[in-house]
Amino acid sequence: MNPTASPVSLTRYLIEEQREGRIGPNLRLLIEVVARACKSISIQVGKGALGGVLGDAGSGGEASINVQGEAQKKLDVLSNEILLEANAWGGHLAALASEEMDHCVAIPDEYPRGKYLLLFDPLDGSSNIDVNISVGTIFSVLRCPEDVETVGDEHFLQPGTAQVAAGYCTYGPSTMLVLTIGNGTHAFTLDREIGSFVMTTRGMRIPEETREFAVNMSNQRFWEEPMQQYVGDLLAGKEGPRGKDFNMRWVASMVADVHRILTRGGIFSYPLDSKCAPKGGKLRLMYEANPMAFLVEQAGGAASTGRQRMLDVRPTGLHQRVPVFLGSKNEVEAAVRYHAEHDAQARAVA
Ligand code: P6P
Repeated sequence: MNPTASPVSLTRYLIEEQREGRIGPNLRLLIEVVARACKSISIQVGKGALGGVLGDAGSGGEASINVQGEAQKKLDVLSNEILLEANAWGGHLAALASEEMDHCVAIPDEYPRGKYLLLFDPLDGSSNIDVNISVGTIFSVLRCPEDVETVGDEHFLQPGTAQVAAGYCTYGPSTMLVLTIGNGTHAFTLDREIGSFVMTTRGMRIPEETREFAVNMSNQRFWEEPMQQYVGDLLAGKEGPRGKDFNMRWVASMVADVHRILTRGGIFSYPLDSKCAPKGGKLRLMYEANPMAFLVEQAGGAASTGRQRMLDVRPTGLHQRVPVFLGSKNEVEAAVRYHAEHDAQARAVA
């Protein structure tokens, strides 16, 4: 048998990384458990209207509202429960935190406690579910600080550089798991016939240049000046200062937009605007921006708040929001330059 010809499953990839000393058995188990939970979520998402799981959560006509102040979808709640149940008994985790829960949840006392912290957005982009557009699960793994008796939210507040693993599962035409443990970013496609994630791209690479940007243009009038200028120059095309025409895509499902960018390049941005600025931004640092930033940097891209490398942000809250620019390295650097030049001029006239 030719070992190089046989498909590399997620399990085989993780065992090979463990053999090379890049991960231990508990982190390998954690990732396999999350992947298995994502398979269950994929099945539920795939049922669509036939599964009785579309629409808003809540009862008696009252929508269920999460800590973000957003109406929960039934699949948000179901996906969250699937991830909680899957990770409870394995002995690999100390606690979990989710977009759908106000505070972190410790592993139940009846189970052994591990040394990792898992954060996730169980079903990002869930507002797209009812219109059958791709959604996804995003996850991030940190080490639990040593000698912690009772894990609290504060123990999760580590910069993105502290992540030991990150990934997402995108529930689209195919279900794909994209993962990094700090040794490149790799894509696995779910083979539904055998129920296994199979590596389909080893070492995703984001082109450094791009002609494609992703932003919700309806917020343009609310953006800060440097963002207005940056996007204005993109729209000016080859007659403008950028000297080339750009295309635009906006799925309004971060996992789908980021997957496209990891696959063919581009820049994704959800900048500050006057509506979300009081909250610090729209997207969440700990379980959206940081895991995506880790994946993107490991694929040769860049990720920034517009003024700081994303992975260097020192968190102040579990559900903290940040402005996000990520994707093709040279394009992210261009967007950051617009902010730096604007801020320098503002300081000069202050
Ligand atoms: P808007 C989905 O709700 C989400 O958190 C991200 O997945 C997505 O990129 C963004 O919000 C979409 O926001 O304002 O365009 O609906």
